[in-house]
Amino acid sequence: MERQFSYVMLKPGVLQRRLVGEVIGRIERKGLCIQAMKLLQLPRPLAEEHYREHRAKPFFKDLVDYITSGPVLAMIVGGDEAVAAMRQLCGATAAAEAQPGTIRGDLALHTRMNVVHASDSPASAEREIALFFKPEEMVNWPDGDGRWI
Ligand code: 3AN
Repeated sequence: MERQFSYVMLKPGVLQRRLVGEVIGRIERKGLCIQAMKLLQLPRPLAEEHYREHRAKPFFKDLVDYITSGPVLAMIVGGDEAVAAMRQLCGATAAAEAQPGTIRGDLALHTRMNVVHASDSPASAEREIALFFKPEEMVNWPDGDGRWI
């Protein structure tokens, strides 16, 4: 098992629908560890940089419009194999394919507004974390032997 970090972002609809506690509750109950968190309204250039791999896609403008339409909650989530664990919790990208029991399966009807972003690989996580957080904004806990989950 490798201790990893994932960049996780709750999208504007989560704040608007007052679902922050619901989504964070699922992340916590899984045993993952919130190591940084901030509420922010994304400036458009930062949103475009975050989603740069989708620049050429037909849904890019709508995606950036949506993610900049209200506050997001940005987090660093850590834990054993945290990248895969977060992706599993989130469920499939397409809302219609996300299984019940997953965050998207239970809470999202539309793919563009699919509730949560979670890094798709450790390399993406590293890039995304650096985009949104300074190193000193991350808290390292629990330390090696202090695990209880
Ligand atoms: P994921 O967020 O599951 O890694 P990506 O990276 O393929 O999925 O897509 C990034 C975001 O773009 C998704 N979270 C979703 O909001 C949006 N998106 C992806 N595919 C579509 C699509 N076909 N139509 C509209 N929005 C999409």
